[in-house]
Amino acid sequence: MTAKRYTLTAALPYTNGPIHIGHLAGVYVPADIYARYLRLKGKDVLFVCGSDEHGVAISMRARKEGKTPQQIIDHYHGLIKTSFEDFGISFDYYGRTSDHIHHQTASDFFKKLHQQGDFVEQTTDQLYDEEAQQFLADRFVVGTCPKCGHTEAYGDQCEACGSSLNATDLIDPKSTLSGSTPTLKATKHWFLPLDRYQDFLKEWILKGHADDWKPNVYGQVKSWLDDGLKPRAVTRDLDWGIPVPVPGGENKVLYVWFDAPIGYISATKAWAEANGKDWKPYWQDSDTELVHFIGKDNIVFHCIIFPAMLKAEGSYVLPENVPANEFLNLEGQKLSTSKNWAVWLHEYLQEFPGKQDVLRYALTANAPETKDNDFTWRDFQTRNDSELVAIYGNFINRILVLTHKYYDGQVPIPNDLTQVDRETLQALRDLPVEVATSLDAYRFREASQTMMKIARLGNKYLADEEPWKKIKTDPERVQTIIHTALQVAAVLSLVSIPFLPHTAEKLRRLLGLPQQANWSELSQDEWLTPGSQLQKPELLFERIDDSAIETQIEKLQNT
Ligand code: B3M
Ligand code: ZN
Repeated sequence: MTAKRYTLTAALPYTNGPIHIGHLAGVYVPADIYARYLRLKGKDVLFVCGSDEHGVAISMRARKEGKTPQQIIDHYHGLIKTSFEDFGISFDYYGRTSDHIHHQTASDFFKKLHQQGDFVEQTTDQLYDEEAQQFLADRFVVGTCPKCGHTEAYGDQCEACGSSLNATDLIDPKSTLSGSTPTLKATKHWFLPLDRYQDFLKEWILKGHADDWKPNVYGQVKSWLDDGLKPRAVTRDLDWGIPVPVPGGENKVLYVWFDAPIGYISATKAWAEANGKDWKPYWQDSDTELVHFIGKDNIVFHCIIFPAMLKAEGSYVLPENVPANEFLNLEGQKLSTSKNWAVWLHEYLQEFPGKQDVLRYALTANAPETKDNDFTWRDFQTRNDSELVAIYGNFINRILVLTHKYYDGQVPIPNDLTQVDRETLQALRDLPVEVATSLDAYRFREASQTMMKIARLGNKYLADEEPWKKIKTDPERVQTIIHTALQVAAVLSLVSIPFLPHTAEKLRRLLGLPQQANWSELSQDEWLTPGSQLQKPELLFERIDDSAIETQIEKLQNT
């Protein structure tokens, strides 16, 4: 927490389909929690993302739908950008890799490495589909993974074990275009000799980040380095992508995983241009902490390939951390875009209007941070009804109603504190420190449960102190109880900002607190001073009917 500025990146979603809850749980909710938390601490934060618009997946979607790749990316870029905005993912800039600024940035990056001699140019035999008259790379070919035996591995990656592959590594490859068995055909490509970076990566990661990178990330990187890194082709024989900007690159494009991570840099440049800022400090200053938020299938690209590219280019910082999450399953099955086995964000926003924070909370409380985890609609309903409504919402509603009932909505003056009051106020000091410790270590699930402990603290305090039974016999005591409970509500409203931004905004308005807040305020002695006026009570959460949940489960069963 000592850096001068933070550059936070979230994996660029492919514009070949909408965002689903797996993306949110794996990448975007944790990234947004972290960005909002750092901003609350007054840090200089740049949080960037954008659409990943090249790659075979988009060409395949276009073929499938009888559209052009441009039509596909325009449709999904718009849908994704809008749904992130409506959900409250607070990017400072959301770009797209089809933008000119990205083509320019990625081309210049490639040309610099080419001029420096960082590539190995090689003519090798690559898989070729005689029927489709098309070289087969990436998702144009599937086969058995040579490392783990997964039978649906792609030409560049096995999603089962995360391995980064060359298509010719696949066992029993099949073209996804024609189903035929590919032949081999000579073609020239530019290779990034990852083997040259083996020692640097071992030193930087295995020694330098043994203690602060998550075990699931560190373990994957270690297994690749132990296996020994091989050169990776960073160009492709495709017609959709960024043209290879050097002689001999005709009809070839940059490999999507070469260009996409550079999308973080081009999004930063676009943000800087739009805001009259200098982009360089966010990528080229050692006082900057770079953190990549990704899913586990992107670890090799963000911990091995992109850092090797940045190291070769020479003027960039390297990621301080890459807190990748594991996968989220849905009702016990793997999320699948092709099988439509997913909860799509844009549909959730339509079917559960105003409940963005409920999904944020359910996905954070159950996040696949260290192992794959399962989302069920029943758990979603329980998180909402038993925690957000019954504890968080109930506490806030009670304290607002009581303050209006006894004091016309004005914060009362407290009298002498009892032992219970002092313990409650001490907990109010300790719990936010625990939240910060968890967030600093990217343990968002744990942090969200400690935030909920603050709501439980307030709820229990009111239930135990029962001011409604004392108002006639001991009004001085009730003043203290209400004042103390309101301090809990005030702290909860600040600590909730990263996790439940929409709820925090409403709660702070109801408490008459400013929307602009700073984490350092948590060390104050008092947050709601006597005499300050509260707004009329409004419900923060409402129960979700069984019928709404059954509708969702039926919808899935009918896919
Ligand atoms: N487009 C997401 C994926 O692998 C990929 C991330 C790029 S981050 C530079 O699903
Ligand atoms: Zn595998």
